[in-house]
Amino acid sequence: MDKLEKAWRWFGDNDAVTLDHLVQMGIEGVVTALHHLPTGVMWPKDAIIRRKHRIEDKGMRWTAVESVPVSEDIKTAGSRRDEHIENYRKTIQNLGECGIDTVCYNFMPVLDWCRTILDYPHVGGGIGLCFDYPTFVAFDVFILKRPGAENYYSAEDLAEAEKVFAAMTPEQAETLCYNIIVATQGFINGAVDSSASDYKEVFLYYISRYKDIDKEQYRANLKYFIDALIPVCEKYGVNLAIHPDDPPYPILGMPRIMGCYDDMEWLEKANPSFHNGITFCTGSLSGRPENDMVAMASRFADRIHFLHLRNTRYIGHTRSFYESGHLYGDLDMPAIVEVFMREQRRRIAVGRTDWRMPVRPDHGIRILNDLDADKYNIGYPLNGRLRGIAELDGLMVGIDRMLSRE
Ligand code: DNO
Repeated sequence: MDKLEKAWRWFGDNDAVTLDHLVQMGIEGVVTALHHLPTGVMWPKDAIIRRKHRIEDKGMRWTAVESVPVSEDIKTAGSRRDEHIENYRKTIQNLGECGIDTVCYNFMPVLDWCRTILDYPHVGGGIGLCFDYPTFVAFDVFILKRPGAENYYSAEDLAEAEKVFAAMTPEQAETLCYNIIVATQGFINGAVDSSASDYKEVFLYYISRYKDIDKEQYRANLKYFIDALIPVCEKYGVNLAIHPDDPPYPILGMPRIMGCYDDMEWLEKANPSFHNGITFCTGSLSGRPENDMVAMASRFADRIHFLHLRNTRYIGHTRSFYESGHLYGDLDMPAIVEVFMREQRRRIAVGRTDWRMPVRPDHGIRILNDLDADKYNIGYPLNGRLRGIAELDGLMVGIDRMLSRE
């Protein structure tokens, strides 16, 4: 039976979900990173090998690195850019020599993913993540008070945001700020971690470094990075997989680079090597309802090396949504999975070696005893993701049966 490889994001020894749990859940591929290493350094081979052996000792494989983080100096063409790129190149070489062939990264300025509500209620008592646009505007304009932020939004959005802000207590405003800047970022090597006590100032400083970088310049910075990496990727057999922006449009007055069809087309033209690939994250891309996910998946399938699947439901404002689990929601998940299962068959038929196409259930709704403790990283509960991978697995079995009858 041909199925996409069932993968799971594992945060290493600090993760309350263990490798043994993964085995029980039928996970085949582990997605992990050397999270203890700071951004910008080279990953030594011995540390990579140790991590790899631990995974293989349990009968699984290290199927993708998520992520080798990209430093702010690389993104902004700062003074240490070339030094950090050199370390990145060596890291790719080391990973390739250890047989790890897929590296996910993102090129989002300062913030990685962004959510405004971490306890959005679901039917029956589960809770999940939500991005509410007016709340985000309130954060930017009235709480963070980013210089010039008020000129960035329409009068309607500002009026909505003012209402949201007026209804917040000072504690709620502070929590919102902390969640956006620190709580959802620290565990994935974001720019601002919990050791920064003046985290708002640090955050504003990082944002200010983008004041002269427009989208064109930002694309040039990404191309500079990719062009330096691709020769190493080709030599050592490593596929790069850029993660889309989440949400997939500019925020906080900074450029965003990977949010729609045109951005992916630009990426392909910027460096046509198929090692210059994509992580197809349905949840991120769905933040723009106009994105035609099936069309994007079909058009770029050839260079999609890694899949993050999760569903979304739109609410109120055209930029607001909540994470609705994996199968059910406003995205046509069966159609999207079918595209990738056909692509997998195509790869096998043409003799490509990278036909596994690891898929991980991205985020999850907190259900059952996920709710009892805060031991899981935000967005990464055990039961909610287990439900997700089980649903996706069932979907894959069904699609495989359907395709094999054609
Ligand atoms: C959020 C994740 C992202 C993703 C990075 C990849 O939960 O999907 O943090 O790992 O953007 O570099």
